[in-house]
Amino acid sequence: MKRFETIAALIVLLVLIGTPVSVFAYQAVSSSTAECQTIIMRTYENGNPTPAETRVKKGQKVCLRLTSHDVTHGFLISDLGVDAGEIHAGKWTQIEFVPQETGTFSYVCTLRCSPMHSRVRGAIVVED
Ligand SMILES: [Cu+2]
Repeated sequence: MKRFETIAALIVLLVLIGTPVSVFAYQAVSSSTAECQTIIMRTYENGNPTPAETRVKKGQKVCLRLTSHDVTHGFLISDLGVDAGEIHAGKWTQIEFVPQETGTFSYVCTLRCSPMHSRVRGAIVVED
C-alpha cells in the first residue's frame, strides 16, 4: 500500500508542477511567434531571390528564414546591419532583427556563388 501512495503522490506532484510549466512555455512560444513578421526567402543560382522585395513594419521583430535551392549564398542587408552569413543549399538559416527606420534597404549575396551572383539581390521595404 505504501508503494501505491508514493506513486500517487508523484503523479499529483508531476501534475501540479507540469501544468503551470507547460502553460508558461506555450505562452512564451506562441507570443514570440505571433510578434514576429516571418518572411521565407528562397535563393536560386539564376538570381531572382523569391520574394525579391518584401515589406515589413518598423519597430516590429522580423524573423527572416532563408534557404538556397542550389549553392551556398551569403545574405547582407548592409544599411540595417543584418548579416545572415552563409546560406547553405537545402538548409534553413533564421535571423531576427527589428528595423528601427523606414525606407527601402537593399540586400545582396556576399559570396561569389555563381556567374549570376550579381543578380542575387533584392530589397526589404520598412513601413510605418
Ligand atoms: Cu552570390
